[in-house]
Amino acid sequence: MTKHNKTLGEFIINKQSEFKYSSGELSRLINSIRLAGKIVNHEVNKAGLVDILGAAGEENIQGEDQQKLDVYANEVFINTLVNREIVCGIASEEEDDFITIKGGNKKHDNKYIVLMDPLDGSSNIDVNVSVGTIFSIYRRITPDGTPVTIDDFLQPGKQQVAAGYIVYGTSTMIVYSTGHGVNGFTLNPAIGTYYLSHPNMKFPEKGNIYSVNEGNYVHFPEGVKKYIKYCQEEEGERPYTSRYIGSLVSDFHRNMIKGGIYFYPSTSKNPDGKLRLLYECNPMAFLAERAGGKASNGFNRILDIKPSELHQRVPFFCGNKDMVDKLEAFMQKHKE
Ligand code: AHM
Ligand code: MG
Repeated sequence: MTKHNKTLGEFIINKQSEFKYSSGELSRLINSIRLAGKIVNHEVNKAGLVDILGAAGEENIQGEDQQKLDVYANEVFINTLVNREIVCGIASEEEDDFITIKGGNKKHDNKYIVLMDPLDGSSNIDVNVSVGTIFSIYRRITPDGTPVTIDDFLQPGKQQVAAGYIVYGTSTMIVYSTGHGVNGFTLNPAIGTYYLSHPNMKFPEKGNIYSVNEGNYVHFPEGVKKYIKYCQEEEGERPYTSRYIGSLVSDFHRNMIKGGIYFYPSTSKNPDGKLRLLYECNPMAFLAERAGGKASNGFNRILDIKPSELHQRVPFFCGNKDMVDKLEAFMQKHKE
C-alpha cells in the first residue's frame, strides 16, 4: 500500500459522478457499510482481550448458537443504516424477519434495501480465524412512499445493484462491486482509512484449489463425489490443492485471488445445503460473475433463482468458471 493509492472515500466520490442521474443514495449507503465495518473490525480485533467470546445464550432462527460478536455486528450494521435513514428495509441472517425503516422525512421514500450476514463464519472467532461480513443491495420493487414488503426482499440475485464483503483477516479488507468491476480496499488500522489495494479483481484464467468440507463426503451427491475424485486425480494440472478455512468469505477471497472453487453441496442430511441464498450465495455469486467467475446450485445459475423465503438455503458451487463448468458436467452425468 503506498501513499499514492486512492482511498475508498475518494473512490466512492469518483464513482458517484459516473452515475449521471444518481442521487448519491447508493454512495451514502456504501459509506455507511464502510463505517460499520470499521467499528466491527475494532471489536473483532480485540475479541481475545475482552470478555466477549462465547455464545450469547440465544439461538438464531436456524437453531444455531449465536456468538456474542454475531449479535454485536448485527446491531452495529443495523444501527448504522437505521440512524442514517438511507435504506427502506434490512434483512439479516440474525433476524427472524425483515426490518422496515422510514426515511429522514419520516416517509417510506428511500430506494434501497440491504440484506446481510453481519458476521459469517463466527464459529471461527474462538480460534482466531478470519471471519467476514457479507452484504447485498437491491432497489425496492414496491412503490416508493409505502412500507417495504417481503416481495422487495425475495428478488432473484440478478437484480442486485451492489454486493460485497468485508474480511477481518490478517488485514481487514472491503471488497465490493456496484455492477462493473470488483474492487478491494485494505484498511490501514493506524489511521482508519481503506486504500484501493486490489483494483479490478478477476479470477485467474485457471484455478487449482478446491475448497469443501470433505468430512461430509459420504453424504454428498454422486456428481460431487466424482468431481472430488477428479480434483484428486493425477493428470495434467491435477491433483488440485485442497484448502478449506470454513469461513466462506475467506475461502472465496483466496480463491478469487489464487484461482479455485468453493462448494457447499446438498448432503443427505441437509438436502438444500447449509448456505443461505439471500445473505451468502447471492452476494458472492454477484461478485464471482463480475470477477469473471461463475456460481451455480449444481445445475442452474444462482442469480436466476427466484427466492421463496428469507432464510432459504441452497447448494452452492462458486469460483473459476472452468471449474464450476466441470462440476456441473459431473452433476448432470450423475443426476439421481
Ligand atoms: P454461519 O453463517 O453460521 O457462519 O455458517 C456459514 C459458514 C461459512 O462461512 C462456511 O463456509 C461454512 O459455514 C462452514 O460450514 P462447515 O463447518 O459445515 O464446513
Ligand atoms: Mg453465514
